[in-house]
Amino acid sequence: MSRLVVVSNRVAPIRQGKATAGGLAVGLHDALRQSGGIWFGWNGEVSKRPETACETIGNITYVTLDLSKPDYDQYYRGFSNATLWPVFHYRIDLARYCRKEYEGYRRVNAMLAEKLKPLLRPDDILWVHDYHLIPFAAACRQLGIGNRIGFFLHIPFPAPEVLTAIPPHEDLFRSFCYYDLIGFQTETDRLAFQDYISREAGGRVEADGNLSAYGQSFCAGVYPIGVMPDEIRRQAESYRGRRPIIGLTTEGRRRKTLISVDRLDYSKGLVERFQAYERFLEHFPEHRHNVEFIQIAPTSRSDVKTYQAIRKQLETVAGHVNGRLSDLDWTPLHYLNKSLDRRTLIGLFRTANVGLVTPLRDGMNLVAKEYVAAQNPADPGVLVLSRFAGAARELSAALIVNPYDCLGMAEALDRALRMPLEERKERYEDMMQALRAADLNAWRDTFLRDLRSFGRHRVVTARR
Ligand code: ADQ
Repeated sequence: MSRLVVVSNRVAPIRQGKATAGGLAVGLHDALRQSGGIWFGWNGEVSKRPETACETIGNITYVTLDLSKPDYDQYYRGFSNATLWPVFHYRIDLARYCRKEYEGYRRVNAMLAEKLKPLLRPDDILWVHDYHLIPFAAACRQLGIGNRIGFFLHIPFPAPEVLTAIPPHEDLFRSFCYYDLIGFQTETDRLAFQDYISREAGGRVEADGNLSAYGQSFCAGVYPIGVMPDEIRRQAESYRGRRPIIGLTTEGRRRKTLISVDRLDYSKGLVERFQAYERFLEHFPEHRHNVEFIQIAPTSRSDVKTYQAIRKQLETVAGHVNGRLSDLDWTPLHYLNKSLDRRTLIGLFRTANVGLVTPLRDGMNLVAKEYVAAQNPADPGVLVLSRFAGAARELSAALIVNPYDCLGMAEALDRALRMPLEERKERYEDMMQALRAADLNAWRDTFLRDLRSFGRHRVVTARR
């Protein structure tokens, strides 16, 4: 079997016995272990004199490099996270465009391709991950690298009307076409991509799914990312760590708990969620004192302005809800601006009566899947899920909500907390079936199978 080379913005080596890594990292490691290979990307460090480091563990070689300050500012903080991320999440209002940053984005992609080139064997296959690296294949082709290259987009692909808000959208899109296979989380994303091909790029979408544009032919497919549901269930069953005292009355009676776990990001709909929770307590006062909401949201991308703003806004809303509604023996909202390890999260999911996952837009959202998998089959909790999370396609047995509908979300919370056991079990079984049918291994294996079976290697020269 040909070697696999994974390229991602961040690289996280996993050492023996380290069980704290997220599912995705473990899934990619398993693929690398099966065929041997390289994991290549940024190590998360910024330095004056960027260096490349190499570490081999078993049959996997981790090749990581640090970035210079201008590269970090333009490629990562700038074009990736201040332009692409908001636009791909339909937040043109929060996006900023700077030509210099786009040039930096292209430059770093070209630099990464150059660093990788000498490490490649002719039959290696490359799997590139996410929006930071859209021009990576084009940069490889320019260097004469003809290996098969696949790309998976973890975030949504926006409708052409939205994508075209990015001034160099055509140049950006052209660079997609040098991949052999492009994977999306949902059919909606794939259709939006095809829409751009036919309406903006003057390309062709064949009946068999083959695509062509800008003189290149390639394929696109839907590969919804999953979790390992039975593994999570076992972890949840065997969790013996810290138990939250949140949800307990002073006499030790258990209150019902709602849980949300996100990175602190404006796409996750945290402010709207807090407001809906406040509305819920106003509209259904019988739940007051009987329910507590735990929101875990560690800061992310804190040097991007829009992230500083959302953090402030969230603190204000959380303070407002608690200031208005708390009592001497009851705090309705627990907002933890910190991260918890994976095991503790899974343990928390198990004990929470409701999982509240209400992003305004999300590629998939693995928290929704992890919450369901961690439930006790004999007494499962209820998932309240935004229609704008990719996960809503598969988890249609959740209570599906529109996060812009404050009262609708409040009503869904009331319904979730009152839901009879039989209905909860039915919905849970339905969702577990969906999780097992499309787990993490299936995601990885079908993508790699399709990439391996894709046509021939090619040597082309990418135009800028
Ligand atoms: P993220 O936006 O980071 O990922 P998500 O899928 O919700 O979002 O989480 C990925 C992983 O991080 C999960 O395993 C989750 O448990 C963990 N995680 C999230 N918040 C955490 C917290 N507060 N503390 C500790 N762990 C936390 C992007 C896309 C998603 C897509 C994933 C995978 O934005 O839509 O589902 O990639 O493709």
